[in-house]
Amino acid sequence: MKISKSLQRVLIVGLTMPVTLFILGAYNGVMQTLYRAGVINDSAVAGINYYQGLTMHGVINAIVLTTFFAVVFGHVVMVNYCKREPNKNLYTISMVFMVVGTLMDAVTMVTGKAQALYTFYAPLQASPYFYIGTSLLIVGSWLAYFSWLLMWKEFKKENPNEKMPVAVLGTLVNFTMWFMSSIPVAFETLVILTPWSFGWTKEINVPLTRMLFWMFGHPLVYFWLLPAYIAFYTILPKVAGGKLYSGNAARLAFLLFLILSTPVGVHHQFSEAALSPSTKLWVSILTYGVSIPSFMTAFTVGASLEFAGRKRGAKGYLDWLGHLPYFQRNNYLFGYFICGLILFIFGGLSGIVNASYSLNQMVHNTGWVPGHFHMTVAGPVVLVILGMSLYILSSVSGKPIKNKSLATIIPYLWGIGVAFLSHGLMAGGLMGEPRRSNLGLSYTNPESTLFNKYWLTSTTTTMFGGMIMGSAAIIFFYVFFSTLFSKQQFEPCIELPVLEELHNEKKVNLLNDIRPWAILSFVLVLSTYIPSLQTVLKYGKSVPNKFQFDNTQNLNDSSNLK
Ligand code: HAS
Repeated sequence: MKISKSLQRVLIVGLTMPVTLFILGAYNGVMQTLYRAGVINDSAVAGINYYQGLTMHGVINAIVLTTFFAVVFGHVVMVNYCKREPNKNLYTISMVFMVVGTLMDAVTMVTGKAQALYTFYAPLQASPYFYIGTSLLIVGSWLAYFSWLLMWKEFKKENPNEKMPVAVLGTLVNFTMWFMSSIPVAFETLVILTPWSFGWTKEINVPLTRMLFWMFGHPLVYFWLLPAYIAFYTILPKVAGGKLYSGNAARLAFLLFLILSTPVGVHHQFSEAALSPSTKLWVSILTYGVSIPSFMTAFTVGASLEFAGRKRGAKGYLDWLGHLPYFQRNNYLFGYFICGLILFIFGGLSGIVNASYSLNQMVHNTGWVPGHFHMTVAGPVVLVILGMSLYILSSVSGKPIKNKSLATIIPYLWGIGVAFLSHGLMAGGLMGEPRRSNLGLSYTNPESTLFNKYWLTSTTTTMFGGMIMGSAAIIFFYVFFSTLFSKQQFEPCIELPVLEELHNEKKVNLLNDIRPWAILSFVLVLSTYIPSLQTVLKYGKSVPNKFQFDNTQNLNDSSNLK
């Protein structure tokens, strides 16, 4: 479908701004691996200190890049399937909010005024403009969601009997989940952290800010994942040369994410003594529950790939794996999707280890956790973002992709890098290597009394992986920007590959209506968070000012636990 100039502008800004910042995000990722491997034995390089770099790495890659992409991809999906454009005022104001918010975040991080990491809860304190910027970014993304609700309402009125297209359902589920879960973090940043950072309030309840963050922080990871799932269900089957095995199974998987991803944030807080064992058991069960839609996805997407392989001539049980279109420059998207899926097998399984309360005690706060999340975030999430960003940039700007052969090898190179990086982090984590620590100042520095030779192999493996990922990122920037700055050659448009379903399934009303699932999700959120918030409000107390190591009010006060 042809698109207006203003929507085209918004989409190109929405792709270019985060990719430009991603240069800084990726650079700081590689630097992390150099610090950890002991190649750098200093607290700062080129004026950027370790925690400043880690904050930029996390905020840019995990919050800015992912949110911009979810909005841009959401616009593309909604326009493609509803055959109309969103409300111009809403999509323009949405992008203005997101750009201004991101600039505020970028300036505070680059000038060293925000070193609170991507999880940004107290006691770490950032500039108030960082919190306001982050809130603007989030609220901007809500406006895009509101514009899609209007589009869908109009489309449904005109086509009352049509099933909700899988990609539209996935997009609306994702943003309904995002909207529900970002209310606690908007409250945390605007009502608690910003006044505290301006100095208007003197005290802060640290455990409360942590809980409000994780109420958002876990749905956040599925907010990153679902655009990738939309691509796996609705674009990959066509790209592989087949059909989607079951549209209804895909719909059910998205709806299960809505109910199960919102109540499980407490699994990031298993090591907090105050939370009751029954709450932890309940959250552990729900966390296993949220793996079910991913197991379903492995089956449905796997079956779709098998069908594609057989259509391409495969015969035996596993022969189809060898008949898929790897390394084809005119089908470059396939590489991004398949590498993401392969990494996600291991990323998902390591998440199931984390979900076990007892195993979590062994891996929490070690390198294992970033090992897990690089195979999920840097796996399917970032690979789909990179591949689809090239695809969308080309179609909405009317410019063919430059250097398609290079674009084809990026995902394989990146995937090999992630495998080394995550293996190093996880192996080190199992030996007790801490996360978020500048090991080059201590454990991997032979000059230090804390030097630990057993962590050298794992940290060096991580660094090797980081350098391969860094090389893949450089090639990606080259392909992206050479396409962006090339000459327009065709009429800009939005056109996603047409999804075909293998079976002609009947319409199930419950799978085409998000509302009952949203209500159930809210009930499950209450079941976890009423007891958890009661505990935090009972045992957590406000302490003056920001974190000070020698402040006795930050130490355990046993009289408080009576
Ligand atoms: Fe997680 C911590 C549990 C999924 C991201 N997770 C994190 C953090 C991040 C993160 C960023 O229970 C750290 C936060 C921080 O900074 O502290 N996670 C899980 C579980 C899942 C899970 C049970 N996580 C994700 C996803 C993420 C993500 C997805 C980002 C996108 N995670 C945890 C827990 C913690 C945690 C605890 C806290 C740890 C701690 O103590 O701090 C599940 O959803 C995973 C289910 C996935 C599967 C895999 C299915 C496989 C598929 C691929 C099929 C392949 C095919 C290809 C078809 C069961 C779909 C075949 C073709 C061939 C050629 C072979």
